[in-house]
Amino acid sequence: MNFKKICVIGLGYIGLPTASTFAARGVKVLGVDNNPRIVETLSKGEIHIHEPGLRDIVKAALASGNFSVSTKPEEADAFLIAVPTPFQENKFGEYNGVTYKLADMRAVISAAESITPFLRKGNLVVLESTSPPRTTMDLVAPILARSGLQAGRDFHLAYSPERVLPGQILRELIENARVIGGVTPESAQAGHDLYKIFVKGEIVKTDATTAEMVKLMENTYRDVNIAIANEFSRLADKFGVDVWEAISIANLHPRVKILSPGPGVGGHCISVDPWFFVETAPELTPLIYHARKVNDAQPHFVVELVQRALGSLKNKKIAALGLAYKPDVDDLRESPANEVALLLQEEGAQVKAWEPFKPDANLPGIDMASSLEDAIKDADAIILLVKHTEFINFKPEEIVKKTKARVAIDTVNGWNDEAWKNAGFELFRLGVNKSQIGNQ
Ligand code: SAJ
Repeated sequence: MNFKKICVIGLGYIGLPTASTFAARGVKVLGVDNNPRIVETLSKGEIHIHEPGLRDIVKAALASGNFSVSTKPEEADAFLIAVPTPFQENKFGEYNGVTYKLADMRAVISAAESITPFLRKGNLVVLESTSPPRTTMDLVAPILARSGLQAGRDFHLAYSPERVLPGQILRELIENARVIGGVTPESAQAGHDLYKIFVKGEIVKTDATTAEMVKLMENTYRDVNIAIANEFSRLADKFGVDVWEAISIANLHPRVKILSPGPGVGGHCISVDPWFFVETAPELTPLIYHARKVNDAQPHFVVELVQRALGSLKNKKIAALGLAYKPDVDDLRESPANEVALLLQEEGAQVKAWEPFKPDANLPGIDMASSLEDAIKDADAIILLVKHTEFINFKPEEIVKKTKARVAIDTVNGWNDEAWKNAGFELFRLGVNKSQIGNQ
């Protein structure tokens, strides 16, 4: 198939990089977002999200005339849907006493509805949003059928998940392998032809439901593996073992690769996607469900560690370093660090948070510091919640001059015991219970 013009619905973390990458390859791209503020920001050449290199490629795409933005779709050769699929806020599912979260598919529904009037014979529609299994067949195809055209017969329909890592989106978009699941083999081939325009990684063709399941399997696999690492951190704490040492030794085994424990699992993917399996098959997913529960409970384990370090938290001043959901990104969605800060406050602590990637973040109930110095100056303890490179590079002998705190708490294995001890701090580390160590 030949693609002269494509329409990308949803200009967020995935839609915007995808749209501008296509435009950079000479395809005419109309980027569509139903939020007029986003469209206005982009038309001024500004961008509303932080991702290395994105500003430049968007600017170049707009300047080339290949990329334009609007709140409404137009006729095109292909339509890509890259809209969010978060949880429903107030509705939960229940199975055998187990409560689970439900996907909010409203954005996918309205994106498909917005395309329907512009759909023509021979077009290709691709859903990229992470979705519960069978969404392409059972939700999207029937909506598009309201055009009078049938998926697989009159137009091509496929599911192709994004698999890029925030912070490296532009590179991974091009280099990663891509899966295209068509509602027919011809639809998969049409999707292949489209992404071939910029994808250098392998493009694998399959059916739509397999592609949906592959996406959820990848993130669920990671979630379950992080859950076992987090559970190991609790066991190590109980048995007086340094979990980080134990993991590094276990990982010398050629078939073992234990991930890192931490304050929990955040972001809009790994902490969300496993629920799409639970929602659609609660009777088949006890492991996936419990892994989610383990990871969601990890912030409570961090609070216990802080209590061990400080005793009662009432009126204790705590400097929380990092609020992002993972290192070196500005994304605060579903962040376990945020959860830890709120839980510490529930215990009576006064938390001041410093997030260098988003210093002016406005999070309910969180007191943001204006600088590192402001956060740590009067603190009783400093807690490291995100492994940002600049935090890891701290020189404790410099930090000690800027703070009253003599207690440091490391939830991500970012700081060196000796260095912090030599500078005059007592260092507490997640997964290491000093009172138990040597007590074996
Ligand atoms: N985390 C740990 N321990 C680890 C690794 C991660 O606690 O050993 C935590 C992180 O701190 C973070 C969370 O898990 O809070 C998720 O971080 P991540 O780097 O594992 O993943 P994401 O959410 O940024 O991106 C994932 C990726 N999926 C996989 O690696 C299977 C990415 O390739 C997907 O494109 C993305 O989800 C997505 O959009 O679905």
